[in-house]
Amino acid sequence: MFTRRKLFSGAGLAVAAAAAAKSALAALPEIVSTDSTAMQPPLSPPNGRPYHAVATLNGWTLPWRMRNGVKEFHLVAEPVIREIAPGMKAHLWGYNGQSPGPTIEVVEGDRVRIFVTNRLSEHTSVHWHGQRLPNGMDGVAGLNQPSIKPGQTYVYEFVAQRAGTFMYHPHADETTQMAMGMMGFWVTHHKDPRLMPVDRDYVLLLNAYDISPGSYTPKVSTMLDFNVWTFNSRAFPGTAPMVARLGERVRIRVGNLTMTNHPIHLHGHEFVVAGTDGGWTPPGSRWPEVTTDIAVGQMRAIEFTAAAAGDWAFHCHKSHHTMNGMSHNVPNSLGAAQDALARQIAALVPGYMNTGGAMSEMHMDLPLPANTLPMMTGSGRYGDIEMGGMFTVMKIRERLAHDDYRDPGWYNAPAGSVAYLWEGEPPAAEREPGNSK
Ligand SMILES: [Cu+2]
Repeated sequence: MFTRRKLFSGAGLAVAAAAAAKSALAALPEIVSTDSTAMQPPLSPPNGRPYHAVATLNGWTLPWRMRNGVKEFHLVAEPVIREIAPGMKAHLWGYNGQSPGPTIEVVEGDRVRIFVTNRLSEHTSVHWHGQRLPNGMDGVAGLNQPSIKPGQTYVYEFVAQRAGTFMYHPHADETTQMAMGMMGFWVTHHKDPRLMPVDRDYVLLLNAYDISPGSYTPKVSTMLDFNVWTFNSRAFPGTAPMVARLGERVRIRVGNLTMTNHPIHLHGHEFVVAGTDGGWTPPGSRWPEVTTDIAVGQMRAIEFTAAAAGDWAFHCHKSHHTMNGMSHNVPNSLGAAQDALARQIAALVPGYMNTGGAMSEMHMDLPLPANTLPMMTGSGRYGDIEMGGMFTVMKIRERLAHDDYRDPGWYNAPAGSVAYLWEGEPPAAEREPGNSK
């Protein structure tokens, strides 16, 4: 649901255009805002040069108004409430109603003007990460401009010179403001839409929070020990699936604004890193991968052909990043009868959660603190998925309209193509002579 001077909804652009027209006499572009965590369909450009729009995972693209050939956007830095996944909401700072803020999409060569209004309780600024721009537009408070004080609106204006994948985030009290969720995606499309075409173009930010079980607001002085690992401030099973039709060319652009690296892994397919922070990679420089590490502050655009129908996991390969809020420093208790022990400890330590084995049994019957996600959760066609955090599913289907981004449900695997239970006698193990074990 889009809130405040609300725009969008099902009818989307028509409403947005009408509201923008109404405000055309005002100095500032209309503020478009949402409190939705649903993935909005790609926003086809209503004016300017054509391009194939991106889909922001659990997010949306910011509409603009065209004024004398300049694309004008209005970002509002403000406190927001983000549902991390059903059962947990976080009190964050973001832009235009959500964290991350809306994706900004422009075309190479566009002149862009961005109004930034500060509704926070402290100063801020916006840095346009990776862009070629005049030094005074780079957004480092104190270095390139005065900080934007609460209540003030600043204007940034530059030409989007290079096609590629970018991010935006504050460069003022940065540790606090990024720990609170202030960040967004930026895509500059090629002037020639025939260059590097894809059928689906997904974007997501890697972000992380330190939110104690039972609380709502992130700690802002945490350096490394975060416990909520997210794609666009959503943790599995709150993450939207990415969908594609069999044979489509798919691009996934990932930016990392956490404080550690993330080896991002796709199942069942090889991809190439077609874009980095600095732009598109020359085709001759690409090699096939199934995992690519994305360092702090980096952006990567991976591309592949959706070659096999199915529900393919897409996740960070650090296994503690596919978990939700967790306890640490717990000894290995595999093989121990944990239920009774865990109950006794939980009676003494409110919020105690065991990270040992048998998680699916543990999380079923231990009460969780309020506003806390189970550590390993989600269920699929065949049972518990036991994942959280930076995890979602790439859903590839034989029949799907090219503009359909809705969740198609779980994959119906053809009969005889699923791992199955062996019900006969287990085959005898063959041993080397003399090896009795
Ligand atoms: Cu990770």
